[in-house]
Amino acid sequence: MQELDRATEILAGARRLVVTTGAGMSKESGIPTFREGPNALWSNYNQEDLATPEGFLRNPPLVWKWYVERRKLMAKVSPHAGHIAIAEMEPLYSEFILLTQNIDNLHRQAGSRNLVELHGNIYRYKCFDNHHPASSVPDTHEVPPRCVCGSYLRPDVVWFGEPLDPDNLDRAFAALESCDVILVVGTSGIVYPAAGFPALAKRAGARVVEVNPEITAVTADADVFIQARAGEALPALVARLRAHRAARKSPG
Ligand code: BV8
Repeated sequence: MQELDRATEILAGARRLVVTTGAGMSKESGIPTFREGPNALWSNYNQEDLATPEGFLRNPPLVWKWYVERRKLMAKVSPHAGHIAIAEMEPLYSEFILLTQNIDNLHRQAGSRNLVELHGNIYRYKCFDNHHPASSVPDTHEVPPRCVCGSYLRPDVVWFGEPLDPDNLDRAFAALESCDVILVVGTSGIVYPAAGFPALAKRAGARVVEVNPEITAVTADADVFIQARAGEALPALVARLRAHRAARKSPG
């Protein structure tokens, strides 16, 4: 595929790489995305009811149970070859950061280290009123359970209308301003501020490589669009990059 070759050339010539991923990155691990097909996560409810503070306050048990179900599903699945390929890319670059919108912990499980979980992590909890962190869920019949301060516990994720962690955003924007390439995988490019990252990096002079089976809101900004699944394209890319590095080390 010539796009793979062009992407390899761009990625092999880079020193500073940003990778950003969305829900499509985890689809081949068995986690449904938000907007696709009958079992998409939002299909039975809309995101306003489930992933907003107002939705939680309207029906705390519903939202708490939705996350319990998602956590159960996520706990059963593993990272796929695409997650592992991104972890294998990390040591090939003098500057590498992974900015994920996903809350499923699969990149960390795959070995990614320099990782920013923009929208939090479903395995962490905090209380609604004071954001007190809770390392585990108290053994109680009350749903949702409560923090020691009395406030309801909630997943430590960023809901719509909530700000992202400012330190995470600072790290992301610093990387986007200085990277040579941004590799965008498995996101529809709808949810901000993450949706704005490729255009921001491009404006700062970076090349944009996108991996997605579908055309998205990002594709217009892509220098190379690899129309493929993450689990297919990423292992092929990292194999080419390693071959490229090896050839450079011991030129013929
Ligand atoms: C904020 C955690 C400010 C919870 C999530 C109007 C215009 C612009 C912005 C806004 C607006 N109105 C409101 C906003 C802001 C809003 C927003 O962007 N809304 C959208 C809907 C327009 N953003 C926010 O509210 C953010 N906060 O702006 O705060 C602020 C500042 C100060 C004070 C107060 C507030 C917070 C956003 C975070 C929301 N939380 N998740 C949870 O998960 O339960 S969002 C959640 O949905 C995900 O984290 C992710 O970000 C998003 C889903 O998007 P994708 O990951 O792209 O997934 P999607 O299903 O859409 O697409 C999947 C893709 O995968 C597809 O392209 C598909 O083709 C592809 N795919 C499929 N299979 C594969 C594949 N790709 C590769 N391989 C495959 N095999």
